[in-house]
Amino acid sequence: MSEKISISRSHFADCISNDLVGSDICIAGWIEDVRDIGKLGFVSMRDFTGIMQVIVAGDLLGEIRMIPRQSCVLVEGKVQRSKAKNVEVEIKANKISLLSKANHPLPIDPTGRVESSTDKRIDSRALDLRNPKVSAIFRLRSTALQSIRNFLRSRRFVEVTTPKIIGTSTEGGANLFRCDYFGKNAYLAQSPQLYKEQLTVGLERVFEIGPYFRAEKSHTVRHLAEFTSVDVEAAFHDYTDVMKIVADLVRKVIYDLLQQCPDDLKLTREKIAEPHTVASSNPDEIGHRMEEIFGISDNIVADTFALKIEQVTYEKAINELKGVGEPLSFGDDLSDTALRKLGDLHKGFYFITDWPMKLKPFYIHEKEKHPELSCSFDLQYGYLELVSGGRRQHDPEKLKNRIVEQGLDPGGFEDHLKAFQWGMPPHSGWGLGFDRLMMVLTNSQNVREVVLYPRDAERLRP
Ligand code: AMO
Repeated sequence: MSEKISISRSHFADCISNDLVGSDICIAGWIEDVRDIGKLGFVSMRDFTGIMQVIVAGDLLGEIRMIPRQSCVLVEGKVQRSKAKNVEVEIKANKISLLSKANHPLPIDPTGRVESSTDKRIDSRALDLRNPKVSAIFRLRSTALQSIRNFLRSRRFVEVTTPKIIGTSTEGGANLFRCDYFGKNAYLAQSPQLYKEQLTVGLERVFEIGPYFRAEKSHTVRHLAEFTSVDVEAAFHDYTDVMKIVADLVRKVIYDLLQQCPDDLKLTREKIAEPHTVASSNPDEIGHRMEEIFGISDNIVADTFALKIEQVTYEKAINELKGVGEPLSFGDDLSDTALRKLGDLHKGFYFITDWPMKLKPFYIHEKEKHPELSCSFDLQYGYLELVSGGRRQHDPEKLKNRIVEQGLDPGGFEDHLKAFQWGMPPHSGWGLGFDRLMMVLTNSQNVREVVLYPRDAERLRP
């Protein structure tokens, strides 16, 4: 009968320190590198917390030579002080168990020594995540989600879950995915817009973090067919109130990432296709890093600083763009080129407010004194639109008229309009493109870098 191989470890890489010198431990992970100097082998072994140096000698050296790199192994051994300059302690192996062999040639090199295109890396995403610079992005993503949830709950928002298979378009437009729903037409939700507004009737402040679907034909670095959005809706709030909420939320997320994952943030500033270097952390540098990384020059006092975000009205933006040669007039939407020019004029985060009503969806409220303008805003980071939001029309008659004006069928909005007869409070909200926020936070130029398995017009797998 063959010997039963243990699959559980005693220590993670980031728990192995001087205190353990002389102890017998068991580690698990993947072989990244083997430096063979004849009588000794220096093995770099990685787990999800970091890298370990394993020393192999005698018969084990023959065994390790037979194991292909990136194979999954379990090593038992004794912790000892290391003579190497950049390694404090190492593990002198006395048993190596091969748990799962990596078949070569591998489709990509997860160490980053050999560069691969984003597309190729996504084709082998599970393996790509062994590159610490890639996995850092997804650890940061997880922390950012947690931070957003904590922040919104601290402001008494209730997390909700609304349907993703729906009967009517929420945002209008042609970019709806249609599907067959037991013989009827159904659509994949473009946003939770109608539900989140209805829910203010009973819950007042709601938020949802979920996947939304848009049949985006344009192939850009910021559009996906499936994206994650953070949606907020709050009763008795004007659009300026929810702008403040989003500014506070972005500030909180940046602060939490700098405090909780400074090393991962630092890794995202390095090129993915470069051998991994160990990042150093010093939490006292948080203020300095805010400035360095995000171009934010606020003075940070513990966790209480306010992130002041510049506000530019749509009208001012149009005038600025005319000044730099963009042939625009009032009422025109801002093209990609225009947004890139505007991003050159306003670095970092800024709001564009008070858009013309004609550019906004039916549910947006007009400004009382200037009904051609809307109570609306976008939050930008340079050229990139991160958030769009506004005050909503809560008068059922006016809302119905807007639906008709925009060429939509009010019959399709019956359920929605019904809720407006039950004491609908004035309310405002926004939708934040979470993937785009992650692009900014991780210094990624393509949204596909921050989404594990992106979906676009060309990609439906893996
Ligand atoms: P909007 O359509 O502007 O507004 O979407 C909100 C935010 O979602 C992100 N986003 C996308 N991200 C990646 N790929 C896409 N195809 C994509 N489409 C949108 C953007 C955008 O700013 N219901 C309103 C929000 C509201 O008013 O509450 C809405 O959906 O970052």
